Amino acid sequence: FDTNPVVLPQGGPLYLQLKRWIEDAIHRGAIKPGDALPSERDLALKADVSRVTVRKAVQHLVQDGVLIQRHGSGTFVAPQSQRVEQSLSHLTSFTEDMARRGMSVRSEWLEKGIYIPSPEETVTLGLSSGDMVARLGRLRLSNDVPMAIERAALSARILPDPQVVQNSLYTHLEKSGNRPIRAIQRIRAANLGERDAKLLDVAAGSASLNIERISYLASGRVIEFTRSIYRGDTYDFVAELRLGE
Ligand code: 16G
Repeated sequence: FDTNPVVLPQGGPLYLQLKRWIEDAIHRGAIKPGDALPSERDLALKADVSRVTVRKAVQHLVQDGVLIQRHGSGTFVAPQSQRVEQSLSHLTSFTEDMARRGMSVRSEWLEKGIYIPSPEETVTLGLSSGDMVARLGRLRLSNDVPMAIERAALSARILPDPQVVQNSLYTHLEKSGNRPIRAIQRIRAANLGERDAKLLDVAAGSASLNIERISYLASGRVIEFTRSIYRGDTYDFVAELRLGE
């Protein structure tokens, strides 16, 4: 980090001048992704502004996702976000999508077991009375960056022992002859609550894309009902559109 005094770019309110200066310092590489920001007191002294001004500039940069605040340990430059372009026209799995890009895949399990289905699961999965549901909840990471929280529900008749799924759900379904061949996907914008934001390592209130996927077997039967919360700063969903179709 520069030891020189901070020379603020002129114009506009002081906190915006300081905000711009911090952004420039990041672009110049003077402060790198993952680096700690100097303390509020040090910045105020160097830039010759009040601590209130520093706090305001930092708050805005946290809201923009440029800085991250960790309770007790300070303020850091956000790790460079890896944006992923995801086609909306192919029925692929997270594991396949990441492997194709040469990125590593890892999951942290949040939930894995057999449960009494919710009314929504019963209807969506077409369960009969007495049927149970297998739930797989995972935090999905690629290159060790948390990308999405995924909660899948399948009939326990299809997946009686969810413990057998270690890595890819679709690979497991493929092996048992239950790979979906079609899906309906609904994408909705949302803001992350505190718990999900923590899992995804972003500030509470950050943007997310909430995706619901209902997948079908060739027979027309629903096989999977999955709700996913994708980080808004890591995904571009891309679809090809054709005239008149
Ligand atoms: C994708 C699917 C999800 C599916 C998962 C299987 C979206 C929005 N969701 O993440 O529905 O369960 O892939 O991945 O694309 P896996 O085979 O790696 O477990």
